[in-house]
Amino acid sequence: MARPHLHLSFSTAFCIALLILPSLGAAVTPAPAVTDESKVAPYSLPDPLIAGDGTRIQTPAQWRAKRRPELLELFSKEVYGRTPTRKLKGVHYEVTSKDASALGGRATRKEVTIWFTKGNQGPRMRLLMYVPNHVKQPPPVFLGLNFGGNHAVDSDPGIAMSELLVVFPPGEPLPTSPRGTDRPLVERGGQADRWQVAKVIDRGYATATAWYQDLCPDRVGGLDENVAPLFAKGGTEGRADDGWGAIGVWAWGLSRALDYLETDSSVDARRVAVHGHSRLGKTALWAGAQDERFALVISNDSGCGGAALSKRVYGETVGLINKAFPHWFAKRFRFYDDNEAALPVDQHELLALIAPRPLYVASASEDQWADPKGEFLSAQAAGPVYALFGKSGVGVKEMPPVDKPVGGTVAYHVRTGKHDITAYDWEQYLNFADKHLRARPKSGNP
Ligand code: GTR
Repeated sequence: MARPHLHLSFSTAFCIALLILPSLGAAVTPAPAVTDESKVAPYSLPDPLIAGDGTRIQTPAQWRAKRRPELLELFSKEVYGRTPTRKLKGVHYEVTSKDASALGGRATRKEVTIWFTKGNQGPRMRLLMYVPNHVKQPPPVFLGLNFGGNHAVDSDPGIAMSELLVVFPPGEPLPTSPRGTDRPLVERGGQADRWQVAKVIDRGYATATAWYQDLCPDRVGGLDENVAPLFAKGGTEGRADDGWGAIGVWAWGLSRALDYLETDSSVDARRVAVHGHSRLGKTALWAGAQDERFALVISNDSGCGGAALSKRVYGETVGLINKAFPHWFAKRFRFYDDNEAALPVDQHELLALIAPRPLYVASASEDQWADPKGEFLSAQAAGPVYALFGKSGVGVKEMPPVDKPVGGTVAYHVRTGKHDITAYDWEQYLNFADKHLRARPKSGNP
């Protein structure tokens, strides 16, 4: 039988290509960011309490059994990619330093390497911890990944410098691409303002952190390196459409850090607040959504793909973020470039996955790229799920003025200033943790 002769006009072929290309993640130019509130197009949000089959979720049990797994599946498949569930066999911990007289005697500093494979050649993450000396019971912990290397979070000269170690799958040739795109390492103590280690310690909390690039270097080739190839090869472009992106790998790393904390009797692993700023705020939310062992979740200026609504299309968009960072999300997320209305979920449902655990969402007034209003509306729209558990949401109808924190189990503030995490932000997080995790402050220290 003769093959049917397919004849397409150029314009038909062009239209078909336009339909197909976005789903393949082809490089189209995304629409520029809207940063004028009057230009925000109308949009509608999915109701987190209506299941895929149309039934209304009315009890916490229904949420847990039906809707929560459904939403986790949608975020895994469509947004971040699937987190592998296979347990790595060779995981082991090596305490590389311990000093009980750190920070002028206020804290015990500990450095622990979490090796993900047998021996000490494979991928690893180096955890830096400070545990307050004045607290008798194992304290709650703030756990977050850092941007600049462990040595950047405090000027303490005892912290080992983080250098970039790239581990490729055994037997594979080294890539020929230039290695010049790594975020430059920050000097010792260069991001101390963002960590406020002494303040956290004095308030009776431990702090734990690791450099995010230990897990997955933050560049297109990063998915070929360190942790991701332990599970699947393919890298950024060759992975499955729902294969995890770098945010997924980083979030996985936070759970592995928590695995370690569970073995460390100097802290209380049942009271771990997972936190992060910006891309690491997106990461903290995804980690907190998936892993219910995290007792409290904090998103600082996480923006697009974090706390901000995608369908509002303000500031950074799905198209813009996928273009700039093709390795962060699942390839499948590119289908929604300039096409946010088609998303079956929105980010308020990511926040809802944290319910009923305490959640703090924070924005900065000059950080329009991250869409402070979209972050507020998202936190507000997670409220009905918290209400299902008898917990309070942001508790206000309108976005609060700058520097006026609001909320109950879901808290929110917009701080004056730029995209950053500051002493003001930390003050709010510590107050929030005091309320929900009940730390024991050092006497004389409020
Ligand atoms: C920006 C990106 C944001 C945010 C930020 C950061 O370039 O567009 O989504 O994640 O980086 O992580 O610093």
